[in-house]
Amino acid sequence: MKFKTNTKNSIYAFMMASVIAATALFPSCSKKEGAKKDISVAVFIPGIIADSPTYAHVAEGVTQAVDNFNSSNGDSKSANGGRAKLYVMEAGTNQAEWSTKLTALAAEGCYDVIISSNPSMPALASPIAKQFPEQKFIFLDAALEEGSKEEQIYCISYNQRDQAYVSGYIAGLYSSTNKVGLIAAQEYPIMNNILYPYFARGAQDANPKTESFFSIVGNWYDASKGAELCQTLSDKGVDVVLPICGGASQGVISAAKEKNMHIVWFDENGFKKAPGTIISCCMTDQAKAASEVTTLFLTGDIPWGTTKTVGMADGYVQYFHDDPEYIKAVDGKIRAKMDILVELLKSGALDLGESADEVEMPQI
Ligand code: RBF
Repeated sequence: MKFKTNTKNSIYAFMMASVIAATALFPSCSKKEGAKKDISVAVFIPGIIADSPTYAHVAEGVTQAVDNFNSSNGDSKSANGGRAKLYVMEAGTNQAEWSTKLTALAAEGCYDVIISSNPSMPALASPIAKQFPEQKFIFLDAALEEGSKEEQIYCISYNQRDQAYVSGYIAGLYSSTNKVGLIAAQEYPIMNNILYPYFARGAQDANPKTESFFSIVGNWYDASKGAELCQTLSDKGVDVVLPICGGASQGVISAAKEKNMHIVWFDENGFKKAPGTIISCCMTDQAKAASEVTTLFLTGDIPWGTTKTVGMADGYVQYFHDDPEYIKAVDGKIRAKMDILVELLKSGALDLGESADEVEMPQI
């Protein structure tokens, strides 16, 4: 089976149009002596934007903040009276090249900040920051290690426990075979220590008979492999899957439709990708976080060297409880239970703690 990744999603089109507009306005980042100082922002996508909602939303949020800054604030808000320039680059799916590409970007010396997203970025950037002490970095969906002294880096970290547990819970409630699965692009600490354990725990808390399976694609783009893994899970009796595998999720969707399985979707409202097959959607509001942090950089003070953690309680992790496709796909009894769970998380009454083994979910 061969699949093509879909590069024509609307966020991508909107974002690229804005990026082209912004970069066309500011074709070079050279700074003229005596001119008003422009602020240059680079977005470094560690991968590709297509089929990676988390990346599309970062680029979208930063683009929006830069556009807003330039159009509504104009010269007045910037301390130096300059404007903001934006450059977005996709580093591609070969992770071995990311460090060289990030180094090259920092070495240009013309970006006041480099914004990126994924949990591997702080470690990747740490030696580069030392090499270029003037270079600042903002990483979303990432955290600095406790006690680290990375004064050039600021991170925003999502409470991924919320997103993973809620997705597992609905999967557990919905499964009629009592078997659910997570198809991951690759193993990484957040995947192994948070996303899968909390998904599995959520599924088990929803229905103690639920068994969870874990499969690995090996990259973030191979849709044929995604389909193959989904079919194998179906053969084992799994009827609800969570794909966290970028472009490979296109294959998961195709196979799930073919095998009459269902999908719980992550990182965005994706119901339209497969109405009836995708039964729930959770997301981290990267666009909002990226826009806010860019505006803060452009107009205020970033608390460098720190990590801000956000989650369901502050609206940065959302569960789409009122989407018509959700209401169509999931019966009222299950939706009522999900409403209670989401309320418990939002209010802070349910704290998912540090380890999936320690969650104390009340009977609902
Ligand atoms: N998420 C994507 O959607 N697309 C990617 O290409 C992608 N690449 C990643 C590469 C690495 C090394 C790591 C650690 C994470 C990557 N993520 C990617 C995962 C993303 O940061 C996040 O964990 C998931 O999207 C779940 O919210």
